[in-house]
Amino acid sequence: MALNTIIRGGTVATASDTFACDVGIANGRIAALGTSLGDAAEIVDAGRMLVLPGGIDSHVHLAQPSGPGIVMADDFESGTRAAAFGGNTMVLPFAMQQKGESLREVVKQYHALANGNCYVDVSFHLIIADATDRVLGQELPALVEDGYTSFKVFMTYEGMALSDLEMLNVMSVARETGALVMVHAENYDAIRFLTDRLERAGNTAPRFHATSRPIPVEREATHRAISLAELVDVPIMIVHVSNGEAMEEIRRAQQRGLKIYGETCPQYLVLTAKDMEGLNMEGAKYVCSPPPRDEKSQQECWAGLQSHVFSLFSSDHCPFRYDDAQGKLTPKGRTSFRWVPNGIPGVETRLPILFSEGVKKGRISLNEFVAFTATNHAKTYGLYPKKGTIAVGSDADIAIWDPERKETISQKLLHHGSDYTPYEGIAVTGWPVSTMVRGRFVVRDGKLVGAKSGGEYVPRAKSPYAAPRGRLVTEFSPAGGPNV
Ligand code: DUC
Ligand code: ZN
Ligand code: ZN
Repeated sequence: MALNTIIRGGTVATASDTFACDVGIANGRIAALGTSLGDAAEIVDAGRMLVLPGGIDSHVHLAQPSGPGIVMADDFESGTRAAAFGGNTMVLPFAMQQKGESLREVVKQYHALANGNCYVDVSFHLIIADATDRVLGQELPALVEDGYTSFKVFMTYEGMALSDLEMLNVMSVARETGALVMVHAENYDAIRFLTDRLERAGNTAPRFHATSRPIPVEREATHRAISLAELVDVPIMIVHVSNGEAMEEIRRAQQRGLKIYGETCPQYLVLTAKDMEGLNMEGAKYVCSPPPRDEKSQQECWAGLQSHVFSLFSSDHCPFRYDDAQGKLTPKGRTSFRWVPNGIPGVETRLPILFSEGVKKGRISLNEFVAFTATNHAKTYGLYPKKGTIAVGSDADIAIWDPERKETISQKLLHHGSDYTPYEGIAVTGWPVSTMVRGRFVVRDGKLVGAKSGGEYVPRAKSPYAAPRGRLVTEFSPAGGPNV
């Protein structure tokens, strides 16, 4: 077969192996792996470089409505551009339903925003905020069949939180349709209680965001979500886990044979609640939920990765500008942490942080790095083996890394729409220098060479990870399907 491109002389790493190998690419796919691949229209010299599957960031927020007067800092164009510079070839943002909205209409709106505006490939998760009979009975099953095979539910937030009954109903639909449920696990009433008390006592600075949602708030909700999932016999993914107590809930469930999966994020490895203590409103730069905790929690999250209790490492990129009345410095935010937009940017820094703090410091192997940042995302969300690995037949989604390059993370290096990075000043070793999506460079030697129409929307298969165990806690199958 005539090859379009050969990436020559690099060290290839997958989730299982590391080997010296050239990569031959034809028609956007990996066509050959070997050492004497002959000639091609283009030869890319990857000597002394790592050739890795492009990162898949399965948890990012782009162009999401974020409340009155607040504007998210990244649309699809800037968010996917930043993703490409950060060594990613695919992102999975959310199509977020708000109360009263048709899910199908919401999906159409997000497609209109994304269409022609993506530098890397994208696929949407759904967010279910209004679990009406119509949504559960008609829209959701049809959307799953159309390739929207995962949805997120919130256990907190005004207008978003689902009751336990609603969670059970959504989980039942997931079981019946073969979709995977992602859970934001924090106890809404506990947060409301603490927030009201804090405000009454005049404790309104950004740092009290962390006080308003301490670890038991997350641990309890994690435990409850797992119990509800067990009742319905449906696998779930607990997203953005911030500490060891919530992680232990997941570990215990896994040890009992339940299909409960966990995700953690850079903010829980390298930030702490102390970062929110900055003078004036500086602490708002770090406000996200769950909040970063302390050094002990950081170590526990590392342990969660090392023991594979967590299978995913995502950014939870949810960007706002800092010095902006439509961002972190919204006038209402000065009256209380309650109104500070919730989320931080991270799509461009996720991979260098894990590579440097994880691989370079000997906490995880290079192969685990690939698994946590690409392969497991593809497997979990119905994209494997098209995405997430370097194998003959897979899409040629590749990041070329200089494993020795030293950088200090700084806003001036980055390409996202935020005007700051919460990771400012972190020194890293290892940097993605080129990113290729389906055989075409998007970023080459640190320069943008791709087009904003280069990314495609990718419908997803049902995830094998979403298959129920077929073991029920009652003799009756509450979600339908096979009784055992
Ligand atoms: N949950 C997220 O997943 N992202 C940002 C804010 C939130 O609560
Ligand atoms: Zn969340
Ligand atoms: Zn998120």
